[in-house]
Amino acid sequence: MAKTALITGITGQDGSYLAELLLEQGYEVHGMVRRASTEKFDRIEHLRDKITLHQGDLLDQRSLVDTFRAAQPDEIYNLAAMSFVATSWVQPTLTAEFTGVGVTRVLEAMREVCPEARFYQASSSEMFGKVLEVPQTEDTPFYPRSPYGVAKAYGHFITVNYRESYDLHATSGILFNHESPRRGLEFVTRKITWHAAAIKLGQKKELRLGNLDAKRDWGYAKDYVEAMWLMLQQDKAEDYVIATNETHTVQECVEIAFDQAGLGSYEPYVVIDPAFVRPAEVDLLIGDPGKAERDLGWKPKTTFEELIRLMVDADLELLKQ
Ligand code: NDP
Ligand code: GDR
Repeated sequence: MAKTALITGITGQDGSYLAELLLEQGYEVHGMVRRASTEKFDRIEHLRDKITLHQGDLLDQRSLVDTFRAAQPDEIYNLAAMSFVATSWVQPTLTAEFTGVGVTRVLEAMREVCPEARFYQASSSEMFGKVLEVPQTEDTPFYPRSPYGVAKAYGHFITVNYRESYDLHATSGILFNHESPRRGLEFVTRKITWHAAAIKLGQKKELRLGNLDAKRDWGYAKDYVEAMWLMLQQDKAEDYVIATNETHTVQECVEIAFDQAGLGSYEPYVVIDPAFVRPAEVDLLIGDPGKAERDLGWKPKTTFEELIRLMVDADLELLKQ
């Protein structure tokens, strides 16, 4: 019989790729969406007749329980969160509610309705924050550097705690940055690829950025949702780092994007703007996905350079329309 999956955050970058993957695997796919004055489901528009959507919000326990009752999931992927690090300084309490305590609400709904289901929590390399060890593994201590990172650390530990307290099949995937043409425009890679394309097409004149020296371990979102699914296919729930084991600076990203757009040097176009510099920065992330490779047989398939080039091509296509 087909398995049923429920995705919170199905309208986001990862939610849309994961829904595609699960549909390909023959799953019945349900998603939780929150109400807005205008419906914006661009990333899942092409899937609308294949999935079932339920209205709910991480802040509202009743809506979570009702969503779980209606979906009766075998697998729950908790991807919903306030996911933009910079905004977490502007809305720290809301970030804690959505990204932190929201995880407890989802776990409580699962305990009440479907304790036998398998649960995936979207944890983040932002929990590592300050560099204590390189490369970062499942055993590296956390020292988050933003209200977002702190909230994710709560979400991670409550997942571990519910696994240990109630014997739930609850897994935390510690995913490093992953990008795609569906990435939100405020995140640095997509901001860069979109602006490179817009400048090439004469639609923009400059690109304003903050810290060009920050180093991230960037992978392709399509590769990373496979790892989420693989984690829930294991008999025993454990936590896994998902990363490429390579790090690159924001500046390298700019250089590749401007080259792909056929603009040559980025220097005439890039303006350093203090408005995009964060109150506290995560200087260097590089993850060791060795455990995922050993236990899940997972490896990234797309290199950083391929990723940035494919994002520029997608933005050129988009902006030409
Ligand atoms: P997005 O920002 O693209 O998507 C976030 C999703 O969460 C959207 O569907 C959004 O809905 C939903 N959401 C936000 N707040 C609520 C709420 N209160 N109730 C219900 N739904 C809500 O994020 P990504 O797809 O990039 O990331 C998915 C998850 O993985 C997030 O938890 C993120 O923090 C985490 N993560 C992401 C990484 C990355 O590099 N992409 C790396 C590590 C972790 P709406 O469309 O209505 O805004
Ligand atoms: P991050 O991603 O904070 O790592 O969180 P983001 O793309 O926002 O920033 C990456 C790095 O780029 C630097 N930077 C800028 N960032 C943005 N957004 N805009 C700029 O203009 C700019 N200039 C320089 C930042 O300072 C930072 O060092 C992402 C999110 O998806 C989280 O949800 C997820 O958990 C982590 O990745 C892993």
